Amino acid sequence: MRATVFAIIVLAFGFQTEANAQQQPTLKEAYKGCFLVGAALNPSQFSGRDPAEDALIKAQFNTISPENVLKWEIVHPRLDTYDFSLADKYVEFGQQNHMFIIGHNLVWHSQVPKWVFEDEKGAPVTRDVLLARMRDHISKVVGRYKGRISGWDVVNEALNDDGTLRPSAWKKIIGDDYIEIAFRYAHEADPQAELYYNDYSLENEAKRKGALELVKRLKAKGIAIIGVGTQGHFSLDSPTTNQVDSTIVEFGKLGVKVMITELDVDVLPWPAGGPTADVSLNMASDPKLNPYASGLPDAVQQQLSKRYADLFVTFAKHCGLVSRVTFWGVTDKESWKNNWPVRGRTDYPLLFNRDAQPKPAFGAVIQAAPKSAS
Ligand code: 9MR
Repeated sequence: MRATVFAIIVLAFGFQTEANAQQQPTLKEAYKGCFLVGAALNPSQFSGRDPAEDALIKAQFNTISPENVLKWEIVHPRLDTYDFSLADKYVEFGQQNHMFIIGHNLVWHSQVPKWVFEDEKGAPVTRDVLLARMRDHISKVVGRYKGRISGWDVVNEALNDDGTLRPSAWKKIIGDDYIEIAFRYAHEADPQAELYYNDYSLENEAKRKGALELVKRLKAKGIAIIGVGTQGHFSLDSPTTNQVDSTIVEFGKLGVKVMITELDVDVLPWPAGGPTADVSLNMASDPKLNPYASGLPDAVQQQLSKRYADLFVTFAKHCGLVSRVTFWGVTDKESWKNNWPVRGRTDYPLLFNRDAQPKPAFGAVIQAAPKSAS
């Protein structure tokens, strides 16, 4: 008898929760009129292999980014070989679902094969050779998706933490003007596409100053940069929402759109230093650094919800100036954060859990939407 009553209560609450979930607006509905809401996708997601995730992506998001399939090493693995098989599927998925499709990325120091910078003897190529390779890559990749990919991260992560230019092979071989040249090539390949500069840690003063100066320089030269992507690889307490807010305001003053392009909130302890997204980091594993392997305690779940609510209130203060908020992944299961900066951890950085179900943070983000937005 007791068991039956318990089962009835569970069922009733179960239905209740499901009914509430169904009544709740989706992310894209909640922020309609304010900014687009998106996610970075992997091949399993845009191939529809997982029906639950497929339905979730189509329901929640109106813009998508490719987590890896448009990176140089994937689309252009060898000098004379382009492979668009995965990228084509990504773009088709976005078109079929009427989504704003992002291209990520054209010029970066990471995930670029070595051959790009070397001649057949392994010596560095000249500026002219590298410029020709860059132009060929950009015109083939951007040209292929002309009119279908609406916005491109043209240059990714060109700055050091102190705001100076990162000494990448691009800078060393071509010179500081490689950034403006990349934008010119992208504009030439698709004059209608929105072109962005994308980087992490722009909330930190020194790096932000460097990025603001870079954008000013590009605009002064008439370069068609229309937006800045602040990646948004955050932790529970860093950066502060004041820093996030002033970053949006400062870029807004330069007349560029601001996008949060790779949002996630790391709940795990940082081995050293504050949150960053420097892909070269790789730290030793240690059980102390993986405290929630068997589940996230309620208190941290609540902290995560509050953090997400505060962030979305901050983004929504700048509706329109912030034109897009994209999560770096869909569910906690496949987030890159499970393997970086320490391999094999269990992190909870996104709004959907490992079963593709909304977490409390999802409800908090919906609640944070301005009432006039939907
Ligand atoms: O999420 C991406 C991960 O799957 C790749 O292994 C990694 C390789 O460099 O790149 C990750 O995405 C990065 C993005 O392209 C640029 N900003 C930082 C992201 C996280 O490293």
